[in-house]
Formats: sequence, structure tokens, C-alpha cells
Amino acid sequence: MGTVEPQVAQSGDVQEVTDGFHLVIDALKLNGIDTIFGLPGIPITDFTRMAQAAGMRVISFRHEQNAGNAAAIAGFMTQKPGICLTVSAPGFLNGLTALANATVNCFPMILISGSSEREIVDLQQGDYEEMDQLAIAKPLCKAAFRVLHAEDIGVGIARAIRAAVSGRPGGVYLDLPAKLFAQTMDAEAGKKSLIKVVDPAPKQIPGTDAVKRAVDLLKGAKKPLIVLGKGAAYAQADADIRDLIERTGIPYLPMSMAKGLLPDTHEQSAAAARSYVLAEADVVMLVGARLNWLLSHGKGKTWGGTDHKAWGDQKFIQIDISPQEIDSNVRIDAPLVGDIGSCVSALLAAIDSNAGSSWAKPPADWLRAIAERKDKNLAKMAETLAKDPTPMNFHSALNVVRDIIKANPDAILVNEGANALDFTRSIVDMYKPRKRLDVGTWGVMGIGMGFSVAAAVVSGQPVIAIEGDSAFGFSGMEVETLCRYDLPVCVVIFNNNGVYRGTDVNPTGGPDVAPTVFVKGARYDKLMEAFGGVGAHTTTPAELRKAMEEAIRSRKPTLINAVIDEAAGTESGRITSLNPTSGKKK
Ligand SMILES: Cc1ncc(C[n+]2csc(CCOP(=O)(O)OP(=O)(O)O)c2C)c(N)n1
Ligand SMILES: [Mg+2]
Repeated sequence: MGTVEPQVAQSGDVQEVTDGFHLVIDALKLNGIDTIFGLPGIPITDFTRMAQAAGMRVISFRHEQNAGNAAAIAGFMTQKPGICLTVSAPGFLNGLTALANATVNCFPMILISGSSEREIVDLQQGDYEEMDQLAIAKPLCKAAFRVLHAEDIGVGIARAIRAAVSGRPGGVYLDLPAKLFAQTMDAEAGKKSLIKVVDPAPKQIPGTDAVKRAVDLLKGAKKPLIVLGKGAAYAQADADIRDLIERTGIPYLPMSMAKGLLPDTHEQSAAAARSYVLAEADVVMLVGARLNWLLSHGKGKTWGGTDHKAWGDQKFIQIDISPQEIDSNVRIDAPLVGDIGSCVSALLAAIDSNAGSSWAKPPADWLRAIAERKDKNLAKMAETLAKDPTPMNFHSALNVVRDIIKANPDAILVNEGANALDFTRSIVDMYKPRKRLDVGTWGVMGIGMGFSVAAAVVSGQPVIAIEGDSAFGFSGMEVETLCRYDLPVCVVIFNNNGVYRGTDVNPTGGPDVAPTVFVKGARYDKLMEAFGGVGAHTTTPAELRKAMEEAIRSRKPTLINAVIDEAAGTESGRITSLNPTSGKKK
């Protein structure tokens, strides 16, 4: 229990007192939270010092958005809310994008912001960094709280933790006004006011009728398919999920951050036949995957519909912790609402009692049709990867990354960009759960260095960040953070001189370059060298391989500038079609 200097009470007795600073630290520690990602300043500078003095890991960033992204992904990796700590108004706003992104992605995090004096803020009298932060945060996160009195800190932290991790996880805002930190109270009473949260993310057991409905649908399927989302990865029910897939023999598709839940090389993976299985499957079981844009909203031609809005003929089973997710885009025939661990184990039990060891594998012609397409596509891919063009392109560079991850399956792969994202996702196999961290539901740029810092801090494993040159720019200054904490992060920048490609020209012929084009031939490796890390400039797969192997071996912060053919990418990578095109006749 942190206390401040003893004070002499009116009675003359020496009274141990504590204060807001220490109560917040004690409340976090009591709940097993040992790391804070943040950026100091008024009113939280002393707080960061005291937290460090109390044995917490305080990781300071160069911009709050990166601290927020770090907190969010730490939450995803650990199932404990990641903590981001910011100063008032501008610091808070800088952290807010990460909070909103965490909420959209169902990552548990708590954004703790210091705030200015309530009385002045509420009368809008112009305080230092005045802003009604609570009101602004509220619509962008799962829950938002403010604590005004030291004796309420325990409750405030407990509510924030529960809101972040229970049910569907998400972002929580906790507003701590400057005055709160300085408040004092009796140390013993303070200690008693803290709450160690019991069972912060209670199991949610699915109903037996819902389980039966799902099993019956699966049993009758001629062309079943399982889609694993990042909710399935978050659940840490890895063994049961694998068991379910292997015992039923049903082909599965991993969404991006579910890659590695089973090794991507697993024979039941249908990833290399994605468009075929989505259009053809007759029963699709979604496990922690939402039917959002990433799955074409469960309808249209992707799903065998006759036009872009038409529903296909398949039936859906959906495992999700949130009842409101069900029927959000198309009809869900068998909703299975509960936490993924409980749902999957209930399914396994039902399958056992239903069929014992005699659960029939899916019809052979379905498996054969998938295998044929897979083999064809994988052979085509192998051919492309074997090429060694000059200049290096996404494929020849990623052939190297693919080998490095295969040799280092515990390494964590962070990935952002457009082409740099899409090609990496499809080419680089993952072998273990929660090793691929990327732009998620929004396709947001800027997660790169925040995710990398957190991944290294939380896991101690080497991190490889595959970054588009544009994507990297959003958080690039954090290479100093990588060096400051000496983190085993190898940043590889796929440098194609711009957003999507480096070949656009200004149609006017004027001196400004096109909006998508950067300084050509930039040497990002020198940025890392500026802070004492290792920089490498590579133009061939052989050079890239050598530099990556050295980075993994040395565990030194490394930045590899990988020069990629500036004409190799496509507009927006795989999602070109989402760009609006004018209906105006030319
Ligand atoms: C916060 C944010 N701003 C802008 C975008 C739009 N955007 C999508 S991908 C991308 C960058 C693509 O370029 P790069 O990272 O160099 O990848 P490349 O395709 O060139 O490999 C941008 C700016 C976004 N997704 N998120
Ligand atoms: Mg680029």
C-alpha cells in the first residue's frame, strides 16, 4: 500500500495518509496491472514517476496515439485491460483514436486521462487545456467514468476494468481530474476502499437448445465451413478450437488476426481457396468473426448471391459473446451466444454425446474440390515467390519474411500498409495463435510502432514489423522508443516511394509531386541509426534475409529499408473496389 508522509491529526495521533496518486497505483496493482503506456505532462507527470517507483513498468511514448495502440494490443494479447495514460485535452484527443479503434476491434483497454479543473471547465472559463473530455469520449468507447473523490478511486478502477474485459471487450475512458491526484485520505480507509475485481470477465454459457440447433445444422451440412475471427484468437481457447476443427474435419478460414490459431499450413485450412469456399459452403459457422465489410456483410457475389446485395443460400451458425451481433447483416439460423471458450467446449461435448467418435467428416467431394483449388493456387503462388526480379517486389521480399517467420514461429508479426499488408497476410504463414497483429477492423494506419513496442514488452519475444512506407510514417518517431527500451523489434519498411505505389504524376506538370508520392529513394534506415539502433539498406532478397537474420539473432532494435519496385503495388491493395468512382459521364 503506497502511503505519503505521516501527518499529525488534530487529536495529536500520527495518522498514515495516502493520496489520489497512490490510490490509483494501488488499485491498478491490486488488479494485476503492472504496465502503463503513456506520455507525461500536467497533471500526470508525478503519477508516472510514482508508478515507476512503485514497481510498475511505465513505457513512455513520443505521441499518445502510439501509447494508446500499445495499450490496446497489450489488452488483446493478455485479456487484461491495457492502460494508456495521457495529459488533458490535446493528449487525451491524441489517445482517443486508439481508444475508438480498440472499441471497434474489441480490444480491452482503459484510457486514463488527467483533466483540468471541473468548475472552470464546466463554466467554460478557459482553463489550461480545458475540455469536457468525458462527454467527448463517451460515444467513442464502451464506457466512460470520472472519479472526483479519492475514496471512489477503487470503485472507479474496478468499474473500468469490468467494462473493458467483460462481455464483448472494448475501450473504456477514465477521467481523473488534476485535483483528485492531490487529495489525501486516511491510508487504512483508502486501502479498504480498493476493490480486487473478482471474475472480471465471467463466463457466458450458451443455452443447450442453442448448442443443439448449431450441432444439428453442422451435422446436416454437405459443404460446411468454419470461419475463425480475431475474437476466437482473443478467447485463448486454442486447444478446444483446434479440437473442434480436427474432430469435425470441417475446412476453416482464418481471418487476418486469427491466422496461426491453427498453423496456416494445416491441411484443413481453406485460406488458399477462400473465394471458392465462401461462395459454395452450405453451412458456415462463424467463431468470433463478425459479418462486417471484411466478410462482405455475409451477402453478395462473395457468398454466392446473384448480385452485390443478394443473400446466398447458405445457413449461418454464429458464435459471439454479444447477442446484438446476431442478424446484424443477414439471417443467422443458429445463434450461439456466449463466450467463445464456453461455446466451443459445449459444442465439443454435444458432438461427443451425439456421435461419439463416429462424427461423420464432411463429404469427400467437398474436401476434394477445396484441395484441388488449394493445390492449384499454392502452386501458382510458389512459382511467383520463386522469381527474383530486379528491382525486388512484394513477393520476392515476402518470400524472405515467410522463411524467417517459419524459422521463428514465436516471433510476433506486426503488419500495416496497403499492398504491404495484403501481400504479407496472404504470403506469410503463421504457426501460433495471436502472433499476427495488424490494422484490424478499420484498416487503420498508425498501429505499427505502438503494437510493436507492446508486443515486445508484453511477450519478450522478437517482433517483426512489416510496414508500408506510408504506414510507418504514422508512428515512425517511436523508433526512438524502441531504442530507449532496447526492444527486440525488427522494422522492415517496404519502401515503394509512396502510398500504394510511387509512380503517380502531377497531371498539371507543376512542381508538386502527386498526392500519393513521397521523396524517392528515402533512407528510413538512417532514422534508426540516429537513436543508436541498427539500420540496414537492402535492395535484394539476399540482403534482406541477411539483415533480418541478424536482427533476430542480435535482438537489437533494427530498421531495414527494403527497396521495393515502385510500380509493383495496386491502388488500395486488395480493396481497390471500395474507392468511389464518379458516376459522371466523361
Ligand atoms: C489513419 C489512416 N489514414 C489513412 C488511411 C488510408 N490508407 C490506407 S493504406 C495507406 C497507406 C498505403 O501505403 P503504404 O503503407 O506505403 O503501403 P503500400 O501499399 O505502398 O505497400 C493509407 C494512407 C488509413 N487506412 N488510415
Ligand atoms: Mg508504400
